[in-house]
Amino acid sequence: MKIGIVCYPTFGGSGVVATELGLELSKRGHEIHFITYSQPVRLELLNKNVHFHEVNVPEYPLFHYQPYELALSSKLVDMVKLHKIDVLHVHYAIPHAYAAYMAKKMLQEEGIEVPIVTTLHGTDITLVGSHPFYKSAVTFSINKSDAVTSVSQSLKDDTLRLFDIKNEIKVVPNFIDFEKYTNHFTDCQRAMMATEKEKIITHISNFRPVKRIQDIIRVFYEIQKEIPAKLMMVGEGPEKVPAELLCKQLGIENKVVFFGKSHEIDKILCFSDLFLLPSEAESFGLAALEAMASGVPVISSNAGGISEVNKQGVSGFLSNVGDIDDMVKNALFILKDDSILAKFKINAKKEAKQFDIHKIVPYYEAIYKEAMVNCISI
Ligand code: GMT
Repeated sequence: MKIGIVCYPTFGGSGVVATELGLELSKRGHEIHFITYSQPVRLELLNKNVHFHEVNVPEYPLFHYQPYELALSSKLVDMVKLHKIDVLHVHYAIPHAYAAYMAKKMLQEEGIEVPIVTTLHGTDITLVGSHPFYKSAVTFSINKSDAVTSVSQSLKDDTLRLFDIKNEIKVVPNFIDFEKYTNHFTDCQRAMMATEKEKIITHISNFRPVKRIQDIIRVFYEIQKEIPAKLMMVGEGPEKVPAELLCKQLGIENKVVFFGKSHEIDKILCFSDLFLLPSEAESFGLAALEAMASGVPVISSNAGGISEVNKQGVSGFLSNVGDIDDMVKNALFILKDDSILAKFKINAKKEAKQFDIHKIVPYYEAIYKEAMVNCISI
């Protein structure tokens, strides 16, 4: 198949999932066309099966807001025609599903039918999409998609609760490419980060308020009082500076490393002992799955779909949002005893195997085929 993939090209989970999906589909012989405003961060190699088409939005001083949806829908029309794309898969409803619908309508005028598959990722529904200013357009574009998927049952439930949805929503969980998380590093470069006695605790995100970054610092503060430990904070976002300030106030700045954005997530996870994800909302928690795939147990909140990934008492523990004491207690239970830590590490990897990319991607292929058949027969 020739598949057009629309996504945000940044470090966010939805862009990562879209990119990894495209790469795997290309290995399975499909021709993939990424259509977005810059080359996705995890898309390193372009080849005969992987193409990138940049959406340009010319700056015009008259416009207070530059019309990205307009540029995207025009680009989609041009790319579908030029490359004979069979199906468009849009990740994140806003504004991608809306722009794709417009493209589909324009193409119909020329007798070309292209089905739209929309994948809901989380904030497009729970935070942004349900805002009254966007809700009508988001509801419309979900209902007009030829197929709709959500990355967890929890997100599907939220979508049905928040919007008037007439379309079926299929749950297709996020996935992991184990080849990337198989340890290729001999010593995991652990010695550069911590002494042998210190446990390494890691958090990776875009440091938005929803990630509750201050909870991470406070949990770590309590942990390091009990056992020697270091905290690795990976990513950039608005909560980073307040977090650095809090570390200073608590006098733990020499035990916390702020990496900024990193292309070496696999290396950092490889030397980590524990992953913290205390989010306020999380439709899935791809970062937790990436940690588990590297054999890192997870201490998380029980928000949204995290419980579909992190299994209580098996791959880690889940607490109510903001329950720092419980998170500290659970973290120390895992970290204080090396034999318990070793067991949780093995379990984390085992649980992550359910989300192996090779098991999940065929679901998307089946959804594309069905959408193409239905689209032609309408
Ligand atoms: O929250 C983020 O880190 C970014 C956000 C995004 O839209 O890229 O992530 C959402 O999609 C990810 C991939 O499906 C999920 O793993 C995240 O849980 C989800 N974030 C939220 O629901 C807050």
